[in-house]
Amino acid sequence: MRFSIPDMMCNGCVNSITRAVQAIDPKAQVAADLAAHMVEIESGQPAEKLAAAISDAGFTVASAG
Ligand SMILES: [Cu+2]
Repeated sequence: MRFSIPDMMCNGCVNSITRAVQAIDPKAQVAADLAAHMVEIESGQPAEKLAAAISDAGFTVASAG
């Protein structure tokens, strides 16, 4: 699943997002492309649940799926 997160600006953001995702799926694989403000997540959890966790961590999810 790919998520567009425009306010993901640095590795600190990536770490926060990774922690938020792994809080709901400890086995999730998170790969961030900082320049593109995109995150690729491998997880069995539904995209909307992952997007909710990311926005609860304080980030804007511009698109998910
Ligand atoms: Cu940051």
